[in-house]
Amino acid sequence: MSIWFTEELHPYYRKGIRVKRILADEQTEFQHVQVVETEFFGKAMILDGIIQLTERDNMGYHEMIVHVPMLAVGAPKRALIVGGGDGGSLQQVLRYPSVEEAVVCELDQRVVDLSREHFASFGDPWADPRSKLLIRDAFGYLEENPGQFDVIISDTTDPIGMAERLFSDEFYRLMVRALKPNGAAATQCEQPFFDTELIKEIYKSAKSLTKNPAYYYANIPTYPGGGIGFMYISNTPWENGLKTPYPPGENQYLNPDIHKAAFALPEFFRKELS
Ligand code: SPD
Repeated sequence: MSIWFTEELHPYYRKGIRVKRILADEQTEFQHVQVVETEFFGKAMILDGIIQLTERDNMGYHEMIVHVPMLAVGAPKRALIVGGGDGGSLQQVLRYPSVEEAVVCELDQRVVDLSREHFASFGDPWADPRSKLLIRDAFGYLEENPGQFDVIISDTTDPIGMAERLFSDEFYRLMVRALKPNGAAATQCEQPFFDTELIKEIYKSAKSLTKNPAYYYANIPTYPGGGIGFMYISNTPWENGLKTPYPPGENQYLNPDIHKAAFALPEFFRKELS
């Protein structure tokens, strides 16, 4: 017997995936965390009723949110991941031999524990001595660490409830302040069709803080609209990354053509941002 898990984004849009069984289902101090085994996408992690990742299609999200800023910087030494308790972004960051320290600032220890238990494909990046897990709110940490990071990745849930602040002007200001002058950040930045106004606001904020922000996109079938965008925020142009060799290990999503194409925007949305 299997069941349909449906995610309702708006009163006018919902999507579903077929679930074989529920592997974990708990209310933590912060959110409702579920891990399920699906019919097609492997295991999936769901937070407060919203799919965060599946084994089959998370690579597009994690490779794109991590490698675009990492490659642009060149040989990043210190990276910060805001959120990212599942370890998928951390796994990608640690592929760079230049990385000396990768800090993950995650609020919910249970997300880390359940991911370690159920998502072996992330290869337990927490065991790498360069990883440093901080269970705390990112705002305070960013405030305490100006000019410290080559790369910051904001690998968050959607801007609902406690995560709403991670999509605010104040957050982007603190994030850019925590970067080294030529450092680069990438943030989870939602869906051009459904979140146009929010993305416009974020782009405006990124433009007021850095010289070369840009929006890019990846196809992730289990996210609403079949994909998600990212805001690249930096004084360093993202195109620098096209000249940098990939780190050791295999990509499953990113290649040089995808890297360039990801920044091409549909006309309606390009107009909105210009
Ligand atoms: N609409 C779902 C967006 C989920 C973004 N967070 C993904 C976390 C994966 N590390």
